[in-house]
Amino acid sequence: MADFDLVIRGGTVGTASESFRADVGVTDGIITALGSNLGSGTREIDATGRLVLPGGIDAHCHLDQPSGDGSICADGFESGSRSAAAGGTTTILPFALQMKGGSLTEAVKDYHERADGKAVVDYAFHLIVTDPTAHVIGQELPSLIARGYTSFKIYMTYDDLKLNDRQILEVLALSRREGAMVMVHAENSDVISWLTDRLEQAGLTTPIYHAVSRPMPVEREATHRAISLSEIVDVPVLIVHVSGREAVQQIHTAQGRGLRVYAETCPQYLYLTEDDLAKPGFEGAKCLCSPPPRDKANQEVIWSGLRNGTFQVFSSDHAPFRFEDPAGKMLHGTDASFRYVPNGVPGLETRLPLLFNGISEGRIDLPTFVRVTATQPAQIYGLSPRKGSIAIGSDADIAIWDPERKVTIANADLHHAVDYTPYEGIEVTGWPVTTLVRGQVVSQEGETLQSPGYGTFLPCERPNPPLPEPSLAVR
Ligand code: DUC
Ligand code: ZN
Ligand code: ZN
Repeated sequence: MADFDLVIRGGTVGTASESFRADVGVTDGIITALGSNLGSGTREIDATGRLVLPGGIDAHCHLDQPSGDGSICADGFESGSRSAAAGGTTTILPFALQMKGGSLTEAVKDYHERADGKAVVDYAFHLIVTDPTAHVIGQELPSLIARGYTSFKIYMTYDDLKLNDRQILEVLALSRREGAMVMVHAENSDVISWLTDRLEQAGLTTPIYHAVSRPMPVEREATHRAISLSEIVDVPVLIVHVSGREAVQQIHTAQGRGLRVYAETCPQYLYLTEDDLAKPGFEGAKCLCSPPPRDKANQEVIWSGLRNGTFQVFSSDHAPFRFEDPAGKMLHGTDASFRYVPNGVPGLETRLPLLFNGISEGRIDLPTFVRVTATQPAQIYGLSPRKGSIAIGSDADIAIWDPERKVTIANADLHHAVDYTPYEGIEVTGWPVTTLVRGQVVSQEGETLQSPGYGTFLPCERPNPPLPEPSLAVR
């Protein structure tokens, strides 16, 4: 009788703080031993020359998310999770969206129906709160948080999603009382709409003008305001998809003042620039996302923020709209104003290789990679210690990497249902060859080996201690 169900033998294990040669022993889907010359496994994987890393947690992706404008997400839980697994990701956190005027509890029920029996990796849900009525704040959210939906995204822009400052304060105060985590999409809505109107009046409507309608002060101001509101309530906040220097400075300054401000960035802010939106014809729509990609100097600022710990989370913000599709980027045709082009780029499968390439190029080290792609997202969203680490007692969610493999990214090789990748033709060094979820191989050299439904729903813990209302005493 073997000592373990599985032994991954001879690899270099990478954690958030160090790397070391060790075998990994797995029993019942859990890591039960780490060490040299472990006993036998019923199955064995030879990881000689490979890196054995925690499977990635993609803490920001959009799958099968309903929208009000008629656009359709190309990926649901099946193709999305397959693509995630092929790219070394073992847990995904997409969003259950409350429609304005609708029930959040119903949104969660509907989203479970969309996910049930489909995923090949494990998943948790963030909520998107668009209508924080007294009932939502007083009843629905406390009950949902108790059931494991402990993080929610709020928007400062998009007419059908945005909250005003008072509503943001209500959500932040609820988050403090319940120990939840609020993620903020920080862009100034009125500035965007004013600039958009002026650009359209001047006939400037091609995709590049999306970037012109959202210059960096749009993000800087909203980031500053989101941080200020969270400071007033005295509650942690996380700024999602940070694109460049000005927002980074706001976050870095706040962190230096001791505020619990967390930040996320994404591959599009490391590899794309606004020149990509200026490509001829409608081609730029492939890279149209919000906030928009900036320039090379800003890419360097984002790399530096990953190195110095300003960012805790690296996510894809996978927003899967097909290009040649009247339900995708071409919703209103190729001559339509940028205003009507669905926002977002795909990235579930390419997220980790693009960041890993930063190790190969000497921009970041391996512990930083592990921290921002797995360990810290798990901690911040209440999935630790079960997820995000190679440690005894954690789920055996593991990506085995060939650190030397050179791959030229090509959409034809990816597993999502989108008809393009904005990273076509980029060569990266380092690729995940085997992805395991709870000790079972889900993806091997791009082949999916588990059936839809293998992935299970993960209720999240409260990431923060619940606290009483902030003091009203004279300061
Ligand atoms: N921006 C978002 O806020 N969400 C989806 C994609 C995008 O570009
Ligand atoms: Zn957003
Ligand atoms: Zn998003």
